[in-house]
Formats: sequence, C-alpha cells, structure tokens
Amino acid sequence: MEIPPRPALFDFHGVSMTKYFTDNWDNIQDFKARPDDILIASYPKAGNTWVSYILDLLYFSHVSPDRQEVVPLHERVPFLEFYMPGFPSGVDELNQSTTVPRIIKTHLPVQFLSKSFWEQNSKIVYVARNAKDSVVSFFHFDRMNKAQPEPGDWSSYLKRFMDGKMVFGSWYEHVKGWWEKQKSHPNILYLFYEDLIENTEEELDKLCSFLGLSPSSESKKQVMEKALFDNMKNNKMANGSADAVLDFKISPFMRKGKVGDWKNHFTVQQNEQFSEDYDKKMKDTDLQFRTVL
Ligand code: PPS
Repeated sequence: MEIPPRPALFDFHGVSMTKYFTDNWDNIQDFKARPDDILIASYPKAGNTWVSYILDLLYFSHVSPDRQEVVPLHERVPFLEFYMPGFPSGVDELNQSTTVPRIIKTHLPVQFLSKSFWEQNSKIVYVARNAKDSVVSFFHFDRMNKAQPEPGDWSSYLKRFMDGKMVFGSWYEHVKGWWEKQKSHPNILYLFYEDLIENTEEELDKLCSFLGLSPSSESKKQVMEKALFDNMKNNKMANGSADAVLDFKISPFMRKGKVGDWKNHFTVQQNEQFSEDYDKKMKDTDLQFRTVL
C-alpha cells in the first residue's frame, strides 16, 4: 500500500494535531462509550502499548488463548481517534467490536475526550512518563513513523517539545490536565511508567484492584512474563511490525524500554535549559516525575 506524504501539524482548538486524529472529529466526540469500557489514556510514548498488552492478557488470555498469537495488538485495542485512509478507523473498529470489555487506546488531552466516557463512568487508566524520556522516545518514533510530521534534527525537536508543538500538544498540559481530573474522578487510575519499570508486580496489583480482577498468582506470573520488554519485542503481534506506516529500518517500535535513556541524548546545556523551563511549566502542580531510578 502506498503511504501518503507525512502530514502537517496544525492548531486544533489550541492543541497541535494532524489530520489523522481530527478528520473523524464528530464521530469521536459522539462516540458512545459503555460502563464496562476500559480506556487507556496517555501522552504518546508513555507506555500505552505496554498497559494495553497487560490488560488484554488479563481479560482474554484464558478465554481466547489464540488471540495474542494471531491478532495484532492495535486491532485488539483500537485507537479511538485514529483515522487514516486505507485503514479502519478507531471508532468503526470499536463500534464493531464484540469483546467485553472493550479495551480502548487514546492519546487525547483530557478536554478532548468524548463526553460519553464521563457520562458512562467508564474506567480509565492514565499512564504518564517523565518528560525527558518521553521526548527521546517520541523523537525516534517520529523518525520511523511515516504518518507523523517530519521530526527534523534532535535539537530543534527538543525545542518544539518544550513549545508544546507536538502531535497531541504539550506534554506539560497533557499530564497536568489528566492529573487534575483524577483528583475528582475515582474512575481514573493514574500510573507512572517509571513505577511499572521499577515494580511491575505492584503496579499490576494496583491495576487488578482498580479493575476488580483477582487473577491467580500463576496467571499473574504469566502476564508479567509475557509483558516483559524482550518478550513483547519478539512478539510480532505486539511489537508494531504489523503496522504498515512504521519503518523498522530507521528505528524499532519497541526501542529500549528504559528509564534514563535521555542521558544518551541531552547535552549538558540542553539538560540545563530543559530543566529550567520544566520548573516554570510545572510550578503550578503537585505532580512529580522521576527521571532516574
Ligand atoms: S505510542 O506509540 O505512543 O502508543 O507509544 P507507547 O506504547 O505509549 O510507548 C512506547 C514506549 O514504551 C516502551 N515499552 C515498554 N517499556 C518497557 N517494557 C515494556 N514491556 C514496554 N512496551 C513498550 C517502548 O519501548 C517505548 O519506549 P522507548 O523509550 O522508545 O523504548
């Protein structure tokens, strides 16, 4: 299939977006959520795929053992706002889905989410990752993803991230927006990528208790084993290789899976400038991130 030229970034109600996430806007806004839907929300590159995979295993590995072997993850966990010619839209996939629950991926900032999720009180897992590792991961992703705007060189990319001119807008506004929302909304579980790396079992227990699941210790062990970075990287149904717009010759989708890789990318000066700017942008929140473990 012929991949169209890379899309342009434009301002959409105050958030930088591309047409692949806005062209279906009315249907996204009118999307009918269900009380048993589970939404996994995150800024790009925070570990959405990891949590999607874990939830799919928790809910479906014993019901349909083949599902993980033959159906790509992006079909098992449709991407709500995705709309690209030649591919099924996220909304259509979800409307046709027969699984219960439906596990749904989104990168929408909190103010853009379809209101039905709030009306139906669906459960939402938000995953957040520290800004420095997020921008590094996003940079490599934009290099290899032909459906993203051209990333340019690293230093201009970093500047653009600080200015919030990325697809899905400002990292700072995204993580703060969802953080504020969860304070008054018990159906949002706010997780951190760094915690998932440091203590996967504890975070898995948090997820299960939030979702009302009580897997046996044997199935928990299996989920953790399958969701290890190397195992996901080797799994064609989870590693992005089934996705036609990703160019693995440039970079893998499952790239490093570490906390602190930013140290291999930021110069000393970039780090100082970034941290100074970060403190200004994050001074109005009690949200805290770890950039090293
Ligand atoms: S996307 O494309 O925005 O949905 O990306 P997302 O899935 O949110 O984030 C991709 C990063 O998560 C890493 N990842 C993992 N890390 C540790 N363990 C597991 N199992 C795992 N699965 C995915 C993935 O490698 C990306 O991070 P980087 O730093 O680029 O490696």
